[in-house]
Amino acid sequence: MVDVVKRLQKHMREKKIDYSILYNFHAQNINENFIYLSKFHGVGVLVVPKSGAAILVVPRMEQQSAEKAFSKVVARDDIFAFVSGKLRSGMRVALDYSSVTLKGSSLLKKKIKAKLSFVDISDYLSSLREVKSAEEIAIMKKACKITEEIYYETFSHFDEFERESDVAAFMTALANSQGLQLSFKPIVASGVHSSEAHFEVSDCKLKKGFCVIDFGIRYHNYCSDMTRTVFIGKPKKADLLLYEKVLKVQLECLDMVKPGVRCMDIDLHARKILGSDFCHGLGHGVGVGVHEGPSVSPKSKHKLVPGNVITIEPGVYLKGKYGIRIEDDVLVTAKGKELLTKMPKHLLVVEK
Ligand SMILES: [Mn+2]
Repeated sequence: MVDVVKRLQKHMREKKIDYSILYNFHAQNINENFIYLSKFHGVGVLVVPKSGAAILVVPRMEQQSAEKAFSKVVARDDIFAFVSGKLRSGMRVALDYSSVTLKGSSLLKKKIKAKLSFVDISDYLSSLREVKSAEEIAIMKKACKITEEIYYETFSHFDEFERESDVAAFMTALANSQGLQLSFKPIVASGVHSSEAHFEVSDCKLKKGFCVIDFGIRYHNYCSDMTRTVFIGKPKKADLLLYEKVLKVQLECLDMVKPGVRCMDIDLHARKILGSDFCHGLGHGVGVGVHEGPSVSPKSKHKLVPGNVITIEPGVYLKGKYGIRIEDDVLVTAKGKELLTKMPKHLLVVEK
């Protein structure tokens, strides 16, 4: 599999771009495209010439961790002096417009003396990220496996939890104990809370009824994103039927996943059955970003290709009552698909 930096350089030569410059100035405020290319999530600037080795320039304190992530690292107190030294007036320089802030761009203009012309590389990088390499796929499989292990462990302790926040804290602790961060703030939405698709978590006692748990981790910079819905108490026949309906749709949508299929057609299949109680897109790409391309929504004309990793997450949300969502991560393969999250989806009922 060709290295992503090499793919970018080929594109740069086609577009007559001399340098691509990506940077991450705040360790907390991560720039996904920078991480994608450098595999480094600290502070630094990645300087990619149209040919030859790319250089990751970092402050001295970041040198060791940068060297573990990237092959060619230069440590400098004044990063910009180094970058500026590479650039000559008249060069075409690509920046990731999706992450350039006004502050960052004025800093660049101040520090770099050469008169440059800038082009945006963000759309191209998004499209690169949509197709995962074998190496990325291996990492994502592991991320999904760890996520499932956390779910199994959590479900086996579920009757011990008193509050929504207990569930979230337990899952977070399991990730953190393995040195892993979460890919987003977990959702533990019980009872009426589950009727809000983007409820996060509260310190309320777990309410009876459906409880939607949406959780993911970040492993070697790659995210997982998985949702299971459990039932607390004794479900009524109507509850079971509604759950079965969502599950059937989810399985049918997963069945549709293969190369050449338009994302919108999978989404529309779910929408046709679930109707207006289904209030969000069916899914999204996942990778270095927990939400990236391709989008799996009613407007997405993207045709799936091998290497896409998407979520399939139909749901129903009955205002003031409850909600149900089931989400798996799935890889598009040459022949069809491979589920990355494989945990069973029959309704788990927790007696309380
Ligand atoms: Mn998701």
